[in-house]
Amino acid sequence: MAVSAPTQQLATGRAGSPDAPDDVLADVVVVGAGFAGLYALYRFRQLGLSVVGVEDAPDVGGTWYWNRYPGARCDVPSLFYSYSFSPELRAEWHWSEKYAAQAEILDYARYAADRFGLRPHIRFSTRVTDAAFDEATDRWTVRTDTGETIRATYCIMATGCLSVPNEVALPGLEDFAGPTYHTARWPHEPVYFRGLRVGVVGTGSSAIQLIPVVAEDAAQLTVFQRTPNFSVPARNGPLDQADEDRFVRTFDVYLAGLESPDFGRVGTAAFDAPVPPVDVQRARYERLWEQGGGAILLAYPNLLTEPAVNDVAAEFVRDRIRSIVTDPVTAEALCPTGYPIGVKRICVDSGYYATFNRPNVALVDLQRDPIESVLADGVRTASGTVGLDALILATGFDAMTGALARIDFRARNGVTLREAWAEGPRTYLGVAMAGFPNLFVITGPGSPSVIGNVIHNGEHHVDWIAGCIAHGRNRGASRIEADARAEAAWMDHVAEAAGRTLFPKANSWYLGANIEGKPRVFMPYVGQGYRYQCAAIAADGYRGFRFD
Ligand code: NA7
Repeated sequence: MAVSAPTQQLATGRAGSPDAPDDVLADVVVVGAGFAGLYALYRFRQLGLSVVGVEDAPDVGGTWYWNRYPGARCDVPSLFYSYSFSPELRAEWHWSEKYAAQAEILDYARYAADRFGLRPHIRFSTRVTDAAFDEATDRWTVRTDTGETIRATYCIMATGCLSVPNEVALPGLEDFAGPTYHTARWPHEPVYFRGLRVGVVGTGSSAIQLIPVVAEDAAQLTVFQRTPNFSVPARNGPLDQADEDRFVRTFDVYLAGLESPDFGRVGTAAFDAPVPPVDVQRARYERLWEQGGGAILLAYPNLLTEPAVNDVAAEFVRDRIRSIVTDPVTAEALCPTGYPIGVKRICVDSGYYATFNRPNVALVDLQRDPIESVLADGVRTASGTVGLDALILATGFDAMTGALARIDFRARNGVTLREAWAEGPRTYLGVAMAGFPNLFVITGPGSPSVIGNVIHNGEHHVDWIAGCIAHGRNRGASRIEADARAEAAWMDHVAEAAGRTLFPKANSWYLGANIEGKPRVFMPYVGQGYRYQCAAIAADGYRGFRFD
């Protein structure tokens, strides 16, 4: 069995549960080999620490390994959805399209893993089942489903915000005779829909990308919609050298801007900004619609705080839907109402609304016509039966906390993470939890994470945690733990920041509202100056952490 080079401290061993000869020893265990986990492995090795990575999938890539449904692509421009830490990597890699498809993003993750020599440090097809902090040795004992025990001083959770599929319990689903697919666990073999009657449950980002592609092949496609989403055209297309050059010229300015005290999805400017006249707003939304992508949400600083601005943007998109979809009943059913635009993650599509003009595509509005039962050969709703040969569940994820809650984490005092988070996740800065020493989360709840660029947010967390660990080691501390009061104050601040915006006004996965029984807590941090605050806390000796 491969054993990572143990540090002197670990090699000498101390009191606590004794190491078995087969135990894997390391300074750092990194759980997850998506973009954040790969960078963590790279960064901690740079610090001179021994690392072990654990990854459930047989390959790197995280969510991009699993989400390979037809049409899967990123909804952030690829030049941005790339690592920032390595200028060499940036110069070597060339994206083919503005919004790269899943296969290309996965290739990029593979390329980065190979380029930085990370694969040998990762145990693939291995899932962490439980992890307990050993108070006597100040180490985590991490167990896996392959029967291994990993003992590491620091445990870094890079398990992703959108990694655990939301497996919905539709009544009668087990009776369906045809194949059932979940967008987040798509088969690796080709799936053919030609000539089939296909049903899609869900109209989130995954469904909105998949529906236009599957509609091309299926004999009949029926979309079962519970809540309509706002979607804007991607206007995807090939990238050329001129695009790259333009991007490179502004990238450093963008990176510097991330550190500013005003940077954030909702800055203080939002609360002082005027409400522009409706015709001025609409003219700007028109330009941004033609330009494509989610930038429409950046049109005004108060778009996510001021209903008078948000309402105009929402009505503008509804008008576009009405102008694209020819059947007025279908158009109206596709129009999102009752919640502001942008507070559920906006979708970015290629031909989604126009797909409903095809003769082989039908929409079932579940608010009027709910699913009663899945049958062997279709779905029965209140108004009748839809015959189906294949069923696609595009029902999303147990977001942000799902992967962490599935691991049996035991804190210093024996409390589990599930118990500690029974009322909703609690973290300090979205990276650490009181009671869970030496455990760090990348893009955890309570940090900007999925609001903004999740790759860059992950890099920032890894760098910050690396600094915190280095600080602890320099002081000879073997235990780093967030203080309960600092955690409580941070959670109050996260809630207060969200409460000043329109974000809590939709049943989104940001709030856990898509999962039955999940506490309704707004999880991402939407205040401003997050990095600035983190830097100030670091400069102040990592205020709010105890180093023992
Ligand atoms: P989403 O955005 O959570 O979408 C899931 C969709 O599935 C959404 O329309 C849900 O309706 C619907 N859903 C969930 N459960 C059910 C049941 N039981 N019955 C009917 N419909 C249901 O997940 P995606 O995978 O599309 O996208 C996730 C993120 O990935 C996205 O935001 C991007 O950041 C990339 P609901 O709205 O909950 O009523």
